[in-house]
This record gives sequence, structure tokens and C-alpha cells, in this order.
Amino acid sequence: MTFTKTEAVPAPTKKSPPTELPEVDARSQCGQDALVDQIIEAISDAGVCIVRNIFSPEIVSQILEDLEPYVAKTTQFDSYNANGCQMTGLLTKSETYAHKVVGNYLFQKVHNYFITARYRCWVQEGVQMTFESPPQLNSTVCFYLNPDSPDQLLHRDDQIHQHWNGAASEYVLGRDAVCSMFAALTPATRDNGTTRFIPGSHLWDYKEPYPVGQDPRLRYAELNPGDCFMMLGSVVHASSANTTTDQRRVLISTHVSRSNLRAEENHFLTYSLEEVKKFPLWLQQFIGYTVSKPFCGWVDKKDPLRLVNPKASDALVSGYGKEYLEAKGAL
Ligand SMILES: O=C(O)CCC(=O)C(=O)O
Ligand SMILES: [Fe+2]
Repeated sequence: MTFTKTEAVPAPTKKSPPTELPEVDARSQCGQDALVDQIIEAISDAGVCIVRNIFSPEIVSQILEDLEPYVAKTTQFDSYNANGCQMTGLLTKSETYAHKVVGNYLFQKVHNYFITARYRCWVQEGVQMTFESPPQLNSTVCFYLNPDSPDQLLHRDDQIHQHWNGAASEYVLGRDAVCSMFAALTPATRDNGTTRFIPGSHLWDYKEPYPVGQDPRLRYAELNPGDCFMMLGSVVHASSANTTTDQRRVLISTHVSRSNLRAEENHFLTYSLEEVKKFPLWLQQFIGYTVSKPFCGWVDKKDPLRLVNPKASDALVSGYGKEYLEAKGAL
């Protein structure tokens, strides 16, 4: 018997976890679909990717102008920084935002890749089928971070949907329920407040506590107007302090989520508000005129029950509510 010496095949090298925020430039000449591939790869590795120059100065200034009349009427939201506010319901406030930002090609390709719900099942005896449901728009929120705002505490956005993951050594499609794009309408700097992240934290086990304070793994997304970042709901992040005395930082965000978890019958379009007002309280809540804790189903960051019953108490009025204060007090 003869033996031939075979060359040892190197074991596939695992990528080491990223320590920096990846970024791409939307003005690069590589073509839109190559950019999409780069963003998808970067987000799979780090959970987040900065995309420079995705929106033109004209789009940025048009959106700022469209939203300005609403700023004074926008109230603070308790779960955001003490000196910032969140404007919601943006689709009708700025047509440019609705068409150019929500409809942005790169973002659509990226969120469709990560958040499309896929399901293969036996639909009947003898018949197996696969269904794919593209994501839905989860929320539209413009974050105005005013001077003298403290750090927001680290969190994951997918807590809204009570989403949970175990640890993973590499990204597996289907892991996430939420994907977002935050675009800068003003500069976002270390002085006036950036969003900070821990790259790679989208692969952590959710039972691990978030690091507290100035963790060395934190990275800050400094953006020029027209830049954005895209991130998964599983990445650990927060907004950071605005320590200036005169700069308002504005980020406009678009969030998409898996579309399969909604009521089968669309009660909101089946019954008019007038009809719902005549239902007993428990039925109003049961068909969706309430929030799923902690923050799912709001209207203008308030309990939707107030649309049918203005005297109803607001389940969102103190952010996470009294349970938060209890949990904080227990620290
Ligand atoms: O304003 C920011 O930079 C991020 C805000 C944020 O992450 C949130 O409120 O969920
Ligand atoms: Fe967040």
C-alpha cells in the first residue's frame, strides 16, 4: 500500500470579534448592490455599520425645515435623556423623510435581509410550504438631544418586542427582530452627543448584564449631517451626553421589525374610533388599544387607550412605570 502525503488543510479561521465601528461610504463608486453586501457583512460582524454620505445636504435641510414647526409641541419622553425629546409620526410631517429616508434603497435591502420572517410548515396534510414576510415599519422617531443632557443608559432596542437571544460565536440569520437606521440631521459629536455602541454585543447572551459606565469596548458614532448608522436591535447602545451649551443634536430614526407578530384580524381598520369608544375598557385593551410592555403599540409615545378614552391613565407615563423604580431601588 502506498501513502501519499497530503497537505494539511487549515481549519477555517473564525473572525475575531470586531472592536471598532465599521463604516462604508455611500458615494463610493462600487455600485449600490456591492455597498449593500458590504453593509450586511459589517452588520453581521459588529451589529452596526456607519454609512457616510447616504443623504444629500438638500434632503437633510428639507427634513429639518419640515419638522421644525412641530419641535415646540414635542414633549419629553421619560425613558429618554432628561433634556431631549422625541418626535414621532413622521410620515406625514415630512414627505421628504417618508420617501427618501424610509424608502432609501440601501436601508431597504439591508433590513429586508436581516428582518424578513421566514417560516416553513405543513399547511395541510401532504402540503409543505415556505412563507416569507418582509418586515414592517416599526416606528419613526426624531431624537432632539438638547444641551446639558446626560448619558442615556445602555440598552437593546429589541426589548420592546421582548426579544431574547443566547450567545452565538457568529451571526446566524433570523437572530434579530428589529433593524434601525439613524440619520444625522446635524453633526453628532463627542461634545453634543453621539450614539455609543459595543461592537459585537449583538452576539452576546442576553442574560449577561450590560457593562456599567465607561467600558473600554464602547465606540462612539460621530456623524456629519447626511451620514447614518444602521444597527440591529440586539446591539448594546445608547445616546451619550450633550455637554455643549448651545448645540442641539438631531438624529432621525427609522425602525423596522418582523411583521409576523400582529393580530390576524386588523381591528384598527375594521372598527372606527367611534365604534371602539362604545366598547367596554377590557375589550378596547384586548383589541390593541393598549401597550404591550414595555413600549409596544404607542401613539406619540403615549398609551393608545387615550385615543378612545382621554381620561384613561397612561401606561407609558413614567417610562417603564413604577416597576422600574422598584427594580432600580433594588440595586
Ligand atoms: O439618541 C440616540 O443617540 C439613541 C437613542 C436610543 O438609542 C433610544 O432611545 O433607544
Ligand atoms: Fe436605543
